[in-house]
Amino acid sequence: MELLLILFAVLLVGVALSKVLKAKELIDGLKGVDEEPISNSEIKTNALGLLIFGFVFFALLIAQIVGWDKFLLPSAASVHGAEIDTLMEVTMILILSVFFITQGLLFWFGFKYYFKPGVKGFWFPHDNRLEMAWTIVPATVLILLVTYGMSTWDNIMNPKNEPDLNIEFVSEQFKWTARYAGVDQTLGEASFALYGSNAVGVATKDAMIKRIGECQLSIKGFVADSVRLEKLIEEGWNKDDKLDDVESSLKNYRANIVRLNRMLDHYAKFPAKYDAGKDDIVINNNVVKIPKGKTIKFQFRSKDVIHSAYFPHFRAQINSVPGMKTEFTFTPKETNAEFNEKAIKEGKVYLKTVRDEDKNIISQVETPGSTGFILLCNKICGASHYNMKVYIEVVEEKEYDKWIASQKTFE
Ligand SMILES: [Cu+2]
Repeated sequence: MELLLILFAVLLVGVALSKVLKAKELIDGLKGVDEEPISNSEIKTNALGLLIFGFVFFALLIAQIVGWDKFLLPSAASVHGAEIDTLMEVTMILILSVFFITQGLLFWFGFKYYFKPGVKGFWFPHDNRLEMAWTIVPATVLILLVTYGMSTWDNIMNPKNEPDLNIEFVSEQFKWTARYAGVDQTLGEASFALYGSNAVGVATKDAMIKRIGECQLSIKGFVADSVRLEKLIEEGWNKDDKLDDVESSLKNYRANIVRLNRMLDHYAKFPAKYDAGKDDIVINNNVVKIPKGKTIKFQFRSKDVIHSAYFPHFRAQINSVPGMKTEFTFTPKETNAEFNEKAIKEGKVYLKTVRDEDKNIISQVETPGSTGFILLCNKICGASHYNMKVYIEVVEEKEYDKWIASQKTFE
């Protein structure tokens, strides 16, 4: 609020100044005073000012790049992440060199070629060789860069080896629910028709039968509601909208039962696909563990809108889209403790929030190391989007085995 007021005040001062200058111009006009032509020394001062501005601008930019590097992410914590880091470095070196050369020349030429009396500008309308050069060189560089980027993407998205582990994350406003594939390492079928008490809609036979029961119970309730509402409407109450809602819910629940029965028919033909879900482990918690050094295939589904699964430390990101499955495979190569140590070695810091007893933020302290691994939503998906986080603990295989064995399977 304070900042807004200050900005507003600055704006008003600017408007006032421009009005004063305008008034002076008008008065000069009335007095018959001619506007003074710009003198040579003014032109020189302006040119020098531009050069100084250029220097200060570059100095600040370099100071920011060097000074704030400590806030950037530490080097990747996944095997493929190193490739992304290299791609990023190559791209940044290329674009920054072009930026410094072209912008440096822009400021320098502005100074070197300022107007001097008696010196004529060189008329240089067109040169085919020059046109060719500045078309072909950037095009070639871009083609090489894009090809390099696409081949890196291809390597990452098409891993040659089968994954050791299959994990699913289901997104919804505003949380992630994880499902581990269990002993068989196969994620069982899942469907939105089973959402309810079944958080990610795992479609085992029992779950389908249970869901049909739940739907029938809901339908009973809605039928009773609609009878009651119709009676009220007959008595002259304005309940038409309510009745429409109830009828549309009835339609949905009936359609869901048809859907579930169709799935049961399908189950009779391909039971294995559905039975695979029996040993799946659903983890409704914002902390999950994964083992170090294992290749993990992550699958994503969404219950409502488009979310984006972003694992910044592992250099992985993919959208989580309603009605389809997306996936990303990576291999974590460091435990949380190892990653933190590496971050300290690389001179990275993070801002640690200090709060008082009432949880008010007092300050943020620069602390060496890293916050640790997270999965977060990287698509603005609604009011509590910022809350969609899962803390990921990368642990040694033994610890992971112990942890996963202590979790309940779906059945
Ligand atoms: Cu979001």
